[in-house]
Amino acid sequence: MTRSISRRFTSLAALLVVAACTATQPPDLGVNIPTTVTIIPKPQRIEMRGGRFVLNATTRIHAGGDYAAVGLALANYLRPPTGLSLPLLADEKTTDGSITIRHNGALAGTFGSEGYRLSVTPKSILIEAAAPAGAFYGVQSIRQLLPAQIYREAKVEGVSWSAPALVIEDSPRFRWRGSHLDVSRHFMPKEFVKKHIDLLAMHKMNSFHWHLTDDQGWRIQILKYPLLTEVGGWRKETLIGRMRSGPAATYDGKVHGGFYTQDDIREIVAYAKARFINVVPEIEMPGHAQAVIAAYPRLASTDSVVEVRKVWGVSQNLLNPSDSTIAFMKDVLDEVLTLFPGPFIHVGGDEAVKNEWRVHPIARARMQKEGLTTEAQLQSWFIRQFDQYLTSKGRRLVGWDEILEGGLAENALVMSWRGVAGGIAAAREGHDVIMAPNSHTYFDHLQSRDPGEPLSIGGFLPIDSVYAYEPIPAQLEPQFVKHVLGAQAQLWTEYMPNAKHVEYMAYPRMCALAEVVWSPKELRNFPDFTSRLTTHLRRLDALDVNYRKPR
Ligand code: TNX
Repeated sequence: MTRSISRRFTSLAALLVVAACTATQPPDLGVNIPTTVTIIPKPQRIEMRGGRFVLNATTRIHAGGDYAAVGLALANYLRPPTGLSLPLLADEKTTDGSITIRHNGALAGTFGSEGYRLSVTPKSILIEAAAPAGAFYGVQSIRQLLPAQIYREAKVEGVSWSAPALVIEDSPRFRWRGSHLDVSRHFMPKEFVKKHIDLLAMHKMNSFHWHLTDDQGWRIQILKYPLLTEVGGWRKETLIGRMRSGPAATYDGKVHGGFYTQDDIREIVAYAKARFINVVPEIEMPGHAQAVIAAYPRLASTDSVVEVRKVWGVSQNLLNPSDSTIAFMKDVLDEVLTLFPGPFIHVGGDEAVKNEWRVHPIARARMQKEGLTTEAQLQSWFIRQFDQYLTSKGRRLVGWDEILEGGLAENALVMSWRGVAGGIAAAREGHDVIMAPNSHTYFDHLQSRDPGEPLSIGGFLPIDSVYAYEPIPAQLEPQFVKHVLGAQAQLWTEYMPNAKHVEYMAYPRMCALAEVVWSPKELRNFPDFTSRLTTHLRRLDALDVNYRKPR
């Protein structure tokens, strides 16, 4: 569906967008007025018209029914910087000075539920969409048509709040447009998680993959098993500097940890929902589980004493595949399901080194009982228990591409991180996939070769490589392309000790990825993107985002 739209609009759009990006305004309109359309991600089609719509104290917002919340979001976005408390009327009227948000079911066929048509004239603004999500993205576009100070949180003096007259028709290329955030390696405060979500919404992204558990910390309160956070939520100290273990490692001597209470989680999930973002929780198993094992040693596949991990890298500790461990993790998932209403639950599955399973009696007994001959099959059996469980609850299991090894669970969705091979294999088996390759979407990798870059895990991923990323692998046969739901950024935080550091690694690369997953492939053009990015960075300045400055 999206493809046919892009075909239809391509030539016209190419023409109009070039026009849009070079259109200048008469010089007498003042210094604060943007002279070009600099929306990121780039809309599918922009048609410039003459004149500007000016926001002032007589402006009214009209939005009723299912769209009232989007109207309210717009009013709330505009109020602080403009100082205007625009009245919200629960109707669909278009009058002089109105901003109207209106349902238009006829757009569903062309634009889907996330597309919108935005018409700005000197007299009024109209957003039409087939569903509230689309209208919300229309609102995001309006914000980017206004001066960058519209992103400020208090009244900005001396700005004329106006937007150029135009028509935008827009809808996303992919339905999964996301970012992951690892809060295990370094705990991130709730307020930052909300800011991360706000920034995703601004970039028309709709999926937040919350990596809540790992070897270095368990971050989600589970009422039935309080030690998960009381013990598993805290590590004694953290490795200093580059990854080393053993006697060469030095530690900071500071306890690190934290967790989200169930109230915190509900708050964040609701916050995301109001911004049309689905939250995908990740509960890692059977590997990356050292924190769980530290809290509940009976879940281990070793008799050694295990503490919450203080170094990075891959832990040898695996959950054991006993009935009681599986029941324990199902109990955990039961609470997870009550907190996260979305369709997808991520159970990790990555980097489960099988050494312990090769020798541990519980693993050996399970293999014998189930007639399994390899540890990879045991991992597959383990994941299947949860695939069946989540399916029975009406949800879908997501796992990293290692879940392909030993046989893919029936309903699983695969996140392809070790390049794209896993994604291709899963799509060919008829499974939906999310592209998250470490070649193009790992924002923990270095952004430049500048020796002044902060310590990182390594790798090299400059913004132009992110921008050049194509989520549909060239070798994937056309009949399987529909299984590629989209792509997402990975923010692993081993070397990101705090929120400001996460922002530094995430932006502006996230802006590039947003365009990869939203905009028609044909419209992607890096020089054009970087010229829009110059204005976009003023927006991020207003939002106090610690992005990496181009240099
Ligand atoms: C691999 S990607 C991991 C993470 C690390 C990351 C660092 C994946 C599924 N596992 O545990 O944090 O590399 O880049």
